[in-house]
Amino acid sequence: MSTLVIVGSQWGDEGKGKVTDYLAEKAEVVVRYQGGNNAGHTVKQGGIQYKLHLVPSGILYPEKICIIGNGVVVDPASLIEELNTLKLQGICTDNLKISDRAHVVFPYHIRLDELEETAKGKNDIGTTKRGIGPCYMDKSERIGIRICDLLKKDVLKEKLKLNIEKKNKIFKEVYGTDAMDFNEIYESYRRYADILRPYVTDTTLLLYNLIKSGRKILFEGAQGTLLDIDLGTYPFVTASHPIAGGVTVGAGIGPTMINDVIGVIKAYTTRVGKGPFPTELHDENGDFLRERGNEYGTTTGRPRRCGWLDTVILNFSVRVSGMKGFVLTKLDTLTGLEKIKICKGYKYEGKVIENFPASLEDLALCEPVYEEMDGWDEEISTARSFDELPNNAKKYIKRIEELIGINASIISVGPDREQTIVLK
Ligand code: 2SA
Ligand code: GDP
Ligand code: MG
Repeated sequence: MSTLVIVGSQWGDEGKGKVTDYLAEKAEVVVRYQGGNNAGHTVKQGGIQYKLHLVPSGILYPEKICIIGNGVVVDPASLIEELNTLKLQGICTDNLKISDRAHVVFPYHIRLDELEETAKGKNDIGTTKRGIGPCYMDKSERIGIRICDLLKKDVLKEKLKLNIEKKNKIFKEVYGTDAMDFNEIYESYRRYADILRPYVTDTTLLLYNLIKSGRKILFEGAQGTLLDIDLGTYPFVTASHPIAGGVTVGAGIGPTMINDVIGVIKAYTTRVGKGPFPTELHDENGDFLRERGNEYGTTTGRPRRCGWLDTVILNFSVRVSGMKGFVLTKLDTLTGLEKIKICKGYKYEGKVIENFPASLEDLALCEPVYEEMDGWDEEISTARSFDELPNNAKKYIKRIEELIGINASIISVGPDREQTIVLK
């Protein structure tokens, strides 16, 4: 049995797509277990960039089985578009499997996401407006429509009717907007059902049998630990469980079937959307990281907020997902900085604390305590071994390992599959 969970250790966009694609070479199955097309996972191979939203980042290898698990929310129109784009890029998508238990995103979810964000005004979350939160709300309310329902035309008709009636009431009474048309949505979702039908299966059973037969499985987290609905910077979070624990419910396997968990850590911190960010930079260093790191949303194109590496956050992430090691990405982005800072605690009410607080009010009072290190000027994107890295880059990696108590197994020095240094 060999199963590995890949988790984002910060606020997402750590490079999980690149890392999953890299590790997928030696795996046989890649599974998404939460989130939806809010995710944007970029994979670059041979100079060609692929932006994945719902399809797992193992899809570039034709023989790998890629599973969209039951914990994912699926926007069929977006998925079909993504599959068509991949096919046009010459990628075989025949080995994709979609859980019959995954919930379906409808146009009313997207509209509600937009309306709720607008209504919140300056207190908005900064969602991707892909309908993710409203879809998970319907799931919790037990009125959601699943893929298995989508495939049965009478079940779809009945459930969709009830949902549209309910949502149209909200549109009219709460927001004063137009009603949505049942027939239009029903007809288009009937078409989507026919296109997606061949991919749908009981992925929990498939996965169980694959694990039992000794296949190597990767679980690809989307978003990041600090966006987890339970453990993130609530309410500025997504609606699902990116942490490793999300795998058990989101893929339908028991915790005893998880062998290993690694965190993906970006060499600095970014966040897209609103919410607290203690080490955020509003100066030329922040601009440097955004431009050199091309820190713009993969799904929405929004500029990402940038700041120094925060080991308070990292220690929290290591703990709540039980990470045993990490992959450090985008080290090359730091090239050219004279000094690099690492946050190793927060000053709170006169004392230094090392545990990430739950209360956003407490967090707002926290001031990062930094350690400063010397940077490097050498271009490192062509380095392929630890020895080829400049001394100060090596020191930076070692210091992170000391501060978070786990070791790096891979260092990424560029977006391409080849721009990777394996340490063990
Ligand atoms: P949502 O849409 O309900 O999940 O938004 C809630 C919060 O979760 C954040 N979120 C993300 N953060 C980083 N990356 C994400 N994916 C895209 C990317 C984002 C983009 O890869 O760049 O393109 O803007 C992602 N998805 C959700 C979101 O910003 C809210 O803070
Ligand atoms: P994900 O959501 O965690 O998969 O990350 P995204 O794909 O949203 O954002 C990461 C971005 O950084 C993408 O554009 C990647 O191609 C790119 N990337 C990944 N690893 C590296 C790296 O080591 N160096 C550089 N320069 N870019 C990287
Ligand atoms: Mg992303």
